[in-house]
Amino acid sequence: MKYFTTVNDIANPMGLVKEALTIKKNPHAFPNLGKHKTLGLIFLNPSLRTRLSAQKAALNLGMNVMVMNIDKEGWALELEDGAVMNGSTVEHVKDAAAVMGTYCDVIGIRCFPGLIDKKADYSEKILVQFMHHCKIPVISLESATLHPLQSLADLMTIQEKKKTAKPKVVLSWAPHIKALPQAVPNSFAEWMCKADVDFVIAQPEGYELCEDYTCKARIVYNQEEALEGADFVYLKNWSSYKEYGKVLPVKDNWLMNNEKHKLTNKAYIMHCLPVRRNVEVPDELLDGKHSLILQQAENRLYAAQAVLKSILEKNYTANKAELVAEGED
Ligand code: SN0
Repeated sequence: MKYFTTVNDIANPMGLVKEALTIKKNPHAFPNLGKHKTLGLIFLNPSLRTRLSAQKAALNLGMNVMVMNIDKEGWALELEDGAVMNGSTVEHVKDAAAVMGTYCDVIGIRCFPGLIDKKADYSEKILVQFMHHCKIPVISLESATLHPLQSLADLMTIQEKKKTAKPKVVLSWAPHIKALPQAVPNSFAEWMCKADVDFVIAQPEGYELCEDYTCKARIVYNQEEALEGADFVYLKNWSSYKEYGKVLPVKDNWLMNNEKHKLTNKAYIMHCLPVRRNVEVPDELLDGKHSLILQQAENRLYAAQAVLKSILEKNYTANKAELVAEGED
């Protein structure tokens, strides 16, 4: 694995889930695997869990870490090829990425969508340019369209908590005050398609996700119908894909609550965080006994560690003998 940007970069997604769960039992089993290797974390948008879990994961593997909030601390980046840079942009992404590629051994990058130009966002303009120009392995820390580290942690959490071989998992649209990316739901759908689950997406009309990701999902437009017998309910807002980036008017009340929870099979409640409490999900569910939000967040660490471990093993095997020997000291 050179890249971790979509579930399709992984030969065996359930194998990676298993590996992450094994790491969770003994996170310090490979303290030298990443010795003398540097992880560069580049943020064009805010982050709490991703930033800290990726740093901690790298440290657990003996890596060095550099973090750059490039949107605030770097030069204004130019993304257009052939641009005459006589305006506000100062440095071309091809130069910035190439330079960082010489300082780092693995790069992680967070780049949200603009939610204005669907084609630009869905072509992953920034991520793809970084991958092309930095020449080293790249991990998505949430791109314009996907958030694979989150989905890996979510699948780990479902794996840990499920009580039946094939649980019913409902991804339900939730209200919000602003337009949010489709990355988390796209990604969750993509990973659910690789898992042995009965997967349902509940959403208001107009909120259909890009079909590239929702292949195996049953789409339901009535939230209460979808909740019937659910084992896991993943609540998340996203903006419209069809009417790109818009917040469309919704007539029914899509805010989940304890009353609606009674329709489920004592479902666990999931959310990737950050959550707008009592707008997207009420306190009674987030703080209730079925909430998995902290477990999901904790699993982000082991998800990141499994991905980094796999990238180090696959791409830096020349040093492997030396690293293993040092680990045995
Ligand atoms: C991001 C999203 O993709 O929905 C990150 C989730 C991991 N969330 C937000 O941007 C929330 C912003 C807000 O104002 O609530």
